[in-house]
Amino acid sequence: MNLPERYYQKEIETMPPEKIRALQSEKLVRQVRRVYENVSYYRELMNRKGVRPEDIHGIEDLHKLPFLSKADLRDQYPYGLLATPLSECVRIHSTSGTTGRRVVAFYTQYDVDLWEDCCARALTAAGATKEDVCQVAYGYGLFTGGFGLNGGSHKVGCLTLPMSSGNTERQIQFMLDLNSTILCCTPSYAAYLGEYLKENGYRPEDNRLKAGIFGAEPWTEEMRRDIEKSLGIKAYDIYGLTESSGPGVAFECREQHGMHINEDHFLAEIIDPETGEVLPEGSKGELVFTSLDKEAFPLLRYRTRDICVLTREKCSCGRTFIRMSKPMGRSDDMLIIRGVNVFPSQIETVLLNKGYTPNYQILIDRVHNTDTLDINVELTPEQARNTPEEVAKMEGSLAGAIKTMLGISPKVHLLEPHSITRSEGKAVRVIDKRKLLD
Ligand code: DLL
Repeated sequence: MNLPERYYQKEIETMPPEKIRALQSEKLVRQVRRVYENVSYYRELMNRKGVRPEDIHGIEDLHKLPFLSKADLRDQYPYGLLATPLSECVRIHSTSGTTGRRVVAFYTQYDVDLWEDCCARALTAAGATKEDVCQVAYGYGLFTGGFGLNGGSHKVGCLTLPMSSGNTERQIQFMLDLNSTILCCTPSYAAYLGEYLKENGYRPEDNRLKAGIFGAEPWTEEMRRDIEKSLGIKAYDIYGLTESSGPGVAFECREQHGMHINEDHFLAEIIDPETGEVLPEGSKGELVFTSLDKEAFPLLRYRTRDICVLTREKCSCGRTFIRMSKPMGRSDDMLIIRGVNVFPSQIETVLLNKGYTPNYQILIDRVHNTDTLDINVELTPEQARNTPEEVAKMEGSLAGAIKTMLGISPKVHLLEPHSITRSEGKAVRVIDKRKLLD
């Protein structure tokens, strides 16, 4: 039997859609005016497009505003997009940025407060209450995961365990000794914790966890089932990005069919990534966000590069916020191998469906002007007991299944358990040596 749904801010989370749209319109008009007045870079962008704050009367005028991209953010590093005096800011976070300049985001106390509310909504949707012990195993520091969920957990009133990521042995000891009931970390780290428990002789029922809040990287439905089984929990997705505060832009409810976007704070659009044209609801395209309330680092029409679908279909949890699908990879993450578009999630789906571990690595190279695709996959300890001949057969059969999914043939290498380094934060699954050569 389903218990009655709990909300963190019921009135807002279940607001009729027309009321949400009216609220968004009111906030958008105010935000555009503020940004135009306070940020010279935005003023120039808008002037160049021939749009002035007076032209924005509500969300129906959103399309008139210019887009903002990561390149703009990098360009304006560090203070160029600040919309409040620095003395009003109380926090900085930053992207992990492996290439180019990092993006630095600023927060006023009001911004931190709203961000933590968003995370508290996500935790509550996953069943968290003040009776829970919430183990936050996202990294604390410039990365937003740790501090974001920590703040949300406080707001809900959970007993918060600020573990940060890594130190797996201590992580497990605290989880078991202090009876953690909610786990927050990346899905790849959750999978590792499940594997670690199993290998150390624990059964899923030996821990008290009931739910996990996992995000910050793409993960498939197959990976969700794997984690749910190994930890004995219900696994909820959470989405966000540093530029928009951090985790909590969108979160899953018990229905687990899309993440509700916190629409009172974030206005979402889907566009064609090639042309920039706004697409109708239900179309697959690039997610674009406008932050309606943020003071220090507001973003108007920010192109996330994440590809997904939005739906307003009614959700039985009672929340009226629009839902986004799991991001189907980023437009800049899509691999083009021998001319074929490949998303790493397609490979993950085949692996997990065929009973392999989520421990894999995709290696792409170019030899004699032809792309090569090698996939390293770890065997489970049981699979590793097979003879070398049997393993060779398994490699052939897995390569065949991946070829059916992608249309191109990979070379599959099945490896001994524990040959691939485990991730404690975001997993690095793709090594594209072609890029390193460019
Ligand atoms: O990853 C914020 C976050 C922390 C989200 C903890 C959820 C939990 P960034 O490091 O700036 O911020 O990375 C943002 O990560 O544009 C997506 O491509 C990806 N991403 C985030 N959440 C998800 C998710 C944090 N649930 C980038 N599914 C985003 C798939 C995700 N991809």
